[in-house]
Amino acid sequence: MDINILNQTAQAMVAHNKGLIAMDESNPTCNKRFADLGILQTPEMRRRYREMIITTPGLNKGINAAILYDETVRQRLSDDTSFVKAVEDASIIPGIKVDMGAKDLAGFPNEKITEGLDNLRSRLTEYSKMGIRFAKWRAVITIGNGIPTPRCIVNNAMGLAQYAALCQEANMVPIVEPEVLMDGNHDLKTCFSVTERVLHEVFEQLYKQRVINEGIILKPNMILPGTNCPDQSNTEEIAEMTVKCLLRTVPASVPGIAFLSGGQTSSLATARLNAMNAQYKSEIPWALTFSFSRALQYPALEIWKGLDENSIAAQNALYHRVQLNANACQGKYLSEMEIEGHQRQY
Ligand code: 5MM
Repeated sequence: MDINILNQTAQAMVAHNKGLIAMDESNPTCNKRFADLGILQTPEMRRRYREMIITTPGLNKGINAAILYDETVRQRLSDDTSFVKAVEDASIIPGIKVDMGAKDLAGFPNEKITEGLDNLRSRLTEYSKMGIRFAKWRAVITIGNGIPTPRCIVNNAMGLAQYAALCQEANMVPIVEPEVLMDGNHDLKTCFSVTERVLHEVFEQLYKQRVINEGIILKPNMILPGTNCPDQSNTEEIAEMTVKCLLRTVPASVPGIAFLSGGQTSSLATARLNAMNAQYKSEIPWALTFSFSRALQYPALEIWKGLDENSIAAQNALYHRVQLNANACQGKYLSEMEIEGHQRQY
């Protein structure tokens, strides 16, 4: 393990008020998103979609790093360039999702445990040889009647810590992603208290597993009311509670926090990130940025619809979304910019 390499990579992933694009949907998730839009669900369509994303002109103006999926890193662009090289050629750092998904936690109904530690060391070695410089592992915590249980939180935190230690051994930065889901009717305070417990446990387990904070990126949920909560809270409340929770739980030695979007609309995810940076930038020790999948990709996917003739319009929409979020990293996003983007061609 070389802490300088890890720290340099982590810093570069969140530098210059830019963020990450998560394009690491597993085949079932990607297929579900394609099916919703009537797009054929084949390896070739997934390849063409990811090619459209990564060849977006100027993507690196707002994106430092891209999280890829195992199928993608074994595919090639139409001109035969490998995806990893295409990402590097775009001046973007390539990374990969290495978890094998959230599965039922035996003995704990409605709770999940993320799998993927078996053979992880050898998989990381292979990915590292491909030029991949960071990895991602997502743990899923559900809020409901009597859940999350302490055992679910501890088991998932231990999994994240063991994964992170293996990544650092291979000089790959681990993105540590404990996601408290938005699903449910819980209120903002409940999301706050559950996320606080989860993040405390995650950093406790990272410490016990001898993971170096300077060489990780945290990818958390924002503090949000459940989707079915009658009080949906305003942007300022969400920003305040999210920053408060992170200040309580995340060590200052962590270089960056890159949020997941978790099912928020694109514009809400951007507005909330913006509010945090506009209000609290001088109080926070880490870069606060984005690692969105749906909130970056959806507008482009809806335009693309699986048709090559829509690729340029889809790339314009993606580029615009990226620029809005880069503005949000500086607290300079304005809702009027959403409209301007529909009229502007890049
Ligand atoms: C929470 O999902 C991550 C962030 O995406 P959103 O911004 O849409 O919430 C994302 O990286 C996620 O891990 C993948 O998109 C989906 O992975 P799976 O393994 O569920 O297909």
